[in-house]
Amino acid sequence: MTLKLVIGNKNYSSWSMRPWLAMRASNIAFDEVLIPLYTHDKADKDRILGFTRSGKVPALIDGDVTVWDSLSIIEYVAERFPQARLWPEDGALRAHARSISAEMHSGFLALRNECGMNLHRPIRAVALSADARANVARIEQIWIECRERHGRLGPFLFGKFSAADAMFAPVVHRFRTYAIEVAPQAQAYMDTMMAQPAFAEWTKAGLAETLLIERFESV
Ligand SMILES: N[C@@H](CCC(=O)N[C@@H](CS)C(=O)NCC(=O)O)C(=O)O
Repeated sequence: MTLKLVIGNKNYSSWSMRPWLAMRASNIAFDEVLIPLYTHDKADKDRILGFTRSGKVPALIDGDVTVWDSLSIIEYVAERFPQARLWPEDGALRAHARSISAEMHSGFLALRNECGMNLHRPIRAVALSADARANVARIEQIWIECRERHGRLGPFLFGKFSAADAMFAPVVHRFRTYAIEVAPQAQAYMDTMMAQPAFAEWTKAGLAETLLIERFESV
């Protein structure tokens, strides 16, 4: 039975983007169920609740198994499809990749709150709080350290595309649309990500969406 990934609007749903990208970039087949978010239509929320009682996307349905929350979905597919090598093979690199992925998943709240993902947002800088600026600096540090340590293995954080890249993908869009300037090494990594075919596919589909969520449009 084909896996089913339940996601929100591609333009806005950064948590949906992460497992979608991890799976698509690894050629793991899945059907996509897109449920518009924050429509104030109870039917949409009920549809999400019909898949996962968390009431949030993303969720993955694999037969009788339901997995919710972006990072656990990625862990599930990494176990289910070991040949996809979603995490680096080397144990030390894998530990590093998991650490920065968990740091992304549980942190950077100021940046996430102040710079929501909105792919079609005209590129424009906003005044960031000190906390958000500290988040930006820490993300740059993470990327640059990865590139310095593993750059000889390829252009992504751990050489070849991995789950860690999927976890940071929405940040690439945030830095782009909020005109956040980064060091050349971090910019080179962002360029690599934007040229990645699955990343580009998600972006194209998100940009083609017409549904607007007002509160995300005013930032
Ligand atoms: N920690 C969760 C966050 C999931 C989440 O907040 N999803 C948002 C969309 S990006 C959502 O479903 N919001 C709908 C709602 O809260 O009604 C994850 O990593 O998947």
